[in-house]
Amino acid sequence: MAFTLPNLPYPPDGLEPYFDKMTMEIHHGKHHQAYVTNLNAAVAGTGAEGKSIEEILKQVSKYPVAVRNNGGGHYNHSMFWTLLSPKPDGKPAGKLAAAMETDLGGMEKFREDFTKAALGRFGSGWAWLCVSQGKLGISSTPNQDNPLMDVAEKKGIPILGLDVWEHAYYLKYQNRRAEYIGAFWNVLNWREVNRHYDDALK
Ligand code: MN3
Repeated sequence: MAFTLPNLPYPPDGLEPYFDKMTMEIHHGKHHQAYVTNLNAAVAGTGAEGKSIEEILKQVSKYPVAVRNNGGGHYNHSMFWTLLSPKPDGKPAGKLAAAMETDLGGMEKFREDFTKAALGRFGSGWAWLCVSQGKLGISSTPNQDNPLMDVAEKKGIPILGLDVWEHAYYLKYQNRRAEYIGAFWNVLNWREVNRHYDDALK
């Protein structure tokens, strides 16, 4: 079955004033759509048709580089949209809150280290919070790579990702990536991160 573009779970202006409407429309409707279209073309004839995106990414080194780039693009953005909300839960709860203390030194330290990872990624890429061997860790990847991929430097199950490609922020923030990262905390829905964390531990 072909991969399809998921709907945004809120209107494109739902994240204003943090993420602007035009960026969301172009980012979702043009960029993500292009990853989906190109992924469907790239998997044709590779034996990956019919596999889930997770299955493909875990063995992505077996496939042409277009599968890595567009499959990563599809997975990363599909996750990213659902992590954002016009009415976000402002902080982690339960087991995740406890693990953030033990594994990452608490919320403030996490935000500091995650921001460093997001700012320090040269060029285009993503910053991640993931679960690796039962523990939380922060990393970043270039391009559309992610920690699920067998080619990732730091492997794990992503539970939170931040897109730091310029297409994610340039219209509103231009070169000010730090401001965009600051705005992200206002629309990040920790309820969804919690859900990914629980799934990752299963
Ligand atoms: Mn993007």
